[in-house]
Amino acid sequence: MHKTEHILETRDFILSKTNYRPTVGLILGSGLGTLADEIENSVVIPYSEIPHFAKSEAVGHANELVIGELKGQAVVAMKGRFHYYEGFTLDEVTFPVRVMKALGVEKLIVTNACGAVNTSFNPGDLMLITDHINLVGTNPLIGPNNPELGTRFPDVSEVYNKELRSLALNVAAKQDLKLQQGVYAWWSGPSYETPAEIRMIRTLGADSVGMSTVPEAIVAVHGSMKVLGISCLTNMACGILDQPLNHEEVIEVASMVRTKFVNLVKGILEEM
Ligand code: 6GU
Repeated sequence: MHKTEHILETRDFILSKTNYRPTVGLILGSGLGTLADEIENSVVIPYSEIPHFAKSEAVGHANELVIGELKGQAVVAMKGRFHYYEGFTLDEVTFPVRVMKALGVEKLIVTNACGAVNTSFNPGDLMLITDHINLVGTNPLIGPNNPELGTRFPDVSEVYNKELRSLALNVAAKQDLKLQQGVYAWWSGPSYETPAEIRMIRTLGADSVGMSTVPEAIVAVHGSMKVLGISCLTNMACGILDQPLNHEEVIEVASMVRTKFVNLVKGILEEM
């Protein structure tokens, strides 16, 4: 359970570093962090300096909070996130979402790099998350509920806000961008799925699979935030093509679709 006192301490620390009062939050997935470099008048705070943030030694992620202005919006962006597979508790994974809410963030854009389960998708496609399936067998809200943060049994019939989705689709259409839509399944990792597991996941109704996003989205909804989820499909999931998966390919494709992704999110911010 997140303690109100910790959240407020962290909020006050961040507020002491900037005059911006962000209303939009961004969680930037693997290979997608460059969007944070476009934030103007930015203050950059390494996670290691932020009170109550988890201590991370992971390489390959920037691990910093960036606050400033992007397309007319005051934003707070996580460049790099905490993953469950790294050994963080779900409290640690989702604490930054509580802090964003306390900062005044009402709309959260969560992004990730993930695998395509729907065989009609292609590597390099972007996918609007319409819903999710939690396959991990745990939930970030397990434990005593802090009623100051949200209700015990939150409704999750619309985790990914309909109006924000419709706005994203309109922006994509204007940009002549093919934006896929589908269900994201959360897999703990760090091993990818087997071909049999991918067949199972497809049968269950998912279009993509990845190792993040769902815990943050659940906590955001618990805190009555509006969530928009965008996935970058970096590769076909296991067993679809006759080739093994590797993390380098995931990072490489994510960086190839970077421009598309950055333009889409900037367009969305402009219209918000
Ligand atoms: Cl195929 N699976 C998972 N769980 N995460 C991924 C992925 C696949 N591709 C990129 N990230």
